[in-house]
Amino acid sequence: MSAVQQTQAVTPELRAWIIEQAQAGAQPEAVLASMKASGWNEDVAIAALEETLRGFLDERAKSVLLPPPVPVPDPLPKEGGLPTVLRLPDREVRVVMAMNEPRVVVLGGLLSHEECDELVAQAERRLTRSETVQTDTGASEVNAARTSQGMFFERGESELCRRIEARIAALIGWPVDNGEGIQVLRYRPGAEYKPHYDYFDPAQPGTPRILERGGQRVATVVMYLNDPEIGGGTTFPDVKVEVAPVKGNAVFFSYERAHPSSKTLHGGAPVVAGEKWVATKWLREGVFR
Ligand code: PD2
Ligand code: ZN
Repeated sequence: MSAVQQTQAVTPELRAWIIEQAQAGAQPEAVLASMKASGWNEDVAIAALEETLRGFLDERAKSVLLPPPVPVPDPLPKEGGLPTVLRLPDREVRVVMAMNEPRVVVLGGLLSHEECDELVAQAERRLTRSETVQTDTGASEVNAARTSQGMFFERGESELCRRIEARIAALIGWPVDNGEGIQVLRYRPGAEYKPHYDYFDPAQPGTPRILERGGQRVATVVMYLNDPEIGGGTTFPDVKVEVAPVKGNAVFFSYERAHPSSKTLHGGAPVVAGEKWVATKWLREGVFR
């Protein structure tokens, strides 16, 4: 630094110099002393140090604390503009909306109305009060945040399940074997699914056990099986987006980190009138057994 500073403004050069000193291992007190020796007012120097090092530490903390990103599936081509239609081997699916942070793609007509009705009919007799996976123990339990009823199909359990699973695999370019069995949920008026993440919280003690079956979840497809009269949208509170539950449509979202920075906090808004039926497909990093 020059001998006596004429100005007390915190310039980009000063920030760079402070970071350089910190990276070289200088203690903040020593950096402050040399700033004062160069003519900086002590209060201004402390403020500059705090501001600069806070940003610097945040960046460093971010790279240390965030889990590394993993590959995730996606329904859309990486380049060449947004297509309006995706031509799958057995069906044409419409692209309704796409966003990047979080990665959310709304799809039109992923299922036919007949497929929706058939899935509801197959699931209906097997519904029980919904359980969520308890990450502290790895067990399932009834959860007050989820006031729906639900059931799981085994993967490949019926011709209809196999058809939907193959279609989703073709849609997102992810192996059928990496998918969990389809889950069906029924929400009656007043029922909701409070905002949550679909990935398993790495900090919870039960998570390693859950991850033995195919690793983390990396993406979700929620398929709407009927049209609720009012309410029941799928909400993404971090980005203030709500997807309307339209029969046959689906919302896809992915999370390359099992971390809130994925912005994939999402919930099922309370159903106000009518019922809501959805089928959820979760995709794992690896083969789910
Ligand atoms: O039913 C929904 O909209 C919904 C919302 C949030 C479903 C799920 N999560 C889920 O099945 O994980
Ligand atoms: Zn969810």
